[in-house]
Amino acid sequence: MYKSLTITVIIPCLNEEQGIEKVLRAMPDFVDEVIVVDNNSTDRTSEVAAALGAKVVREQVRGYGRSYKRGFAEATSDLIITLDGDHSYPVDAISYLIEAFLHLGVDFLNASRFPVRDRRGMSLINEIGNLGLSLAMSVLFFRWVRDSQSGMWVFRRSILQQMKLESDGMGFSEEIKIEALRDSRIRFGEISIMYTSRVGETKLNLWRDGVQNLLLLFKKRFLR
Ligand SMILES: Nc1nc2c(ncn2[C@@H]2O[C@H](COP(=O)(O)OP(=O)(O)OP(=O)(O)O)[C@@H](O)[C@H]2O)c(=O)[nH]1
Ligand SMILES: [Mg+2]
Repeated sequence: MYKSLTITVIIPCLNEEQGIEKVLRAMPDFVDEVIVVDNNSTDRTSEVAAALGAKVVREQVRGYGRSYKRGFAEATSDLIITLDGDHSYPVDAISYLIEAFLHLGVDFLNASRFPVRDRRGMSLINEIGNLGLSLAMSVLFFRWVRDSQSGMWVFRRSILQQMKLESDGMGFSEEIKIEALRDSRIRFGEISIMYTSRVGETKLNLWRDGVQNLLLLFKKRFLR
C-alpha cells in the first residue's frame, strides 16, 4: 500500500531467470502484489520468481501482449505498475513514478526512457526506430508522446474496463497508450526515467516488431 492505494506490479517474462531475480530483490515493501506472467520459459524463471514471493501465472499462448492481458485479469489492486523482467527499467523508481502519477493527477502515466543516459541500454538504431514510431503515434493521435514503446506504466486498474486491447505481441505497449490517449476520460501523462542495459537475451526483433508496430498504429487510427 502506498498512500492508501494498493499496488500490483506485473512483469511479463520469457526466460528471464537472471533479470527477474534482480528485479524482485529490489522490489519495494509497499508493493502489495507482484505477478510474474511466464510463457513457458525453458529456464528457471518461474521457480526463481515464486521463491522470491511473486505470484507466478503461466500463460500458454506466447506473446508480450497476451501475457499482460492475462496478468491484468489476475490483478486486484487500485494501481497497476508494469516493467520488464530483464532489470532494464528502474525498480527503485516506483515510488517516484507513483508520486508523479498522484502529483500530475493522471490516470495513466508513461515512463519515458529519454533522453538516453546510458547508451548500453538502448542502441542508436533502436533510438531512431523509437523516434520514428513515437512521432508517427503523436501525429496520428494528436498528442505528443516521447516514448511510444516504453514498457513501464502506472495506471488505475479501473481504466482497463474502458480499453479495447487486442494486440498479443510487442505492439501491446503502444496499443495501451493509444487506448489511454484517445479516451477523453483518461488523463495521460509522461515522465522521464533512467533506463539501463538488460541482463539476458533480448526478445525484441527490431525489424519485425518495428514494422508490425508501425502497421498497428495505422490500423488503430483508421480501422476503428
Ligand atoms: N510472458 C512473456 N513475456 C515476454 C514475451 N516476449 C517478451 N517478454 C518479456 O517482456 C519483456 C520485454 O521484452 P524484451 O526482450 O525486454 O524487449 P525490449 O525491452 O523491447 O528489448 P530490450 O531492450 O532488449 O530489453 C521482458 O521481460 C521479456 O521477458 C512473451 O512472449 N511472453
Ligand atoms: Mg526489455
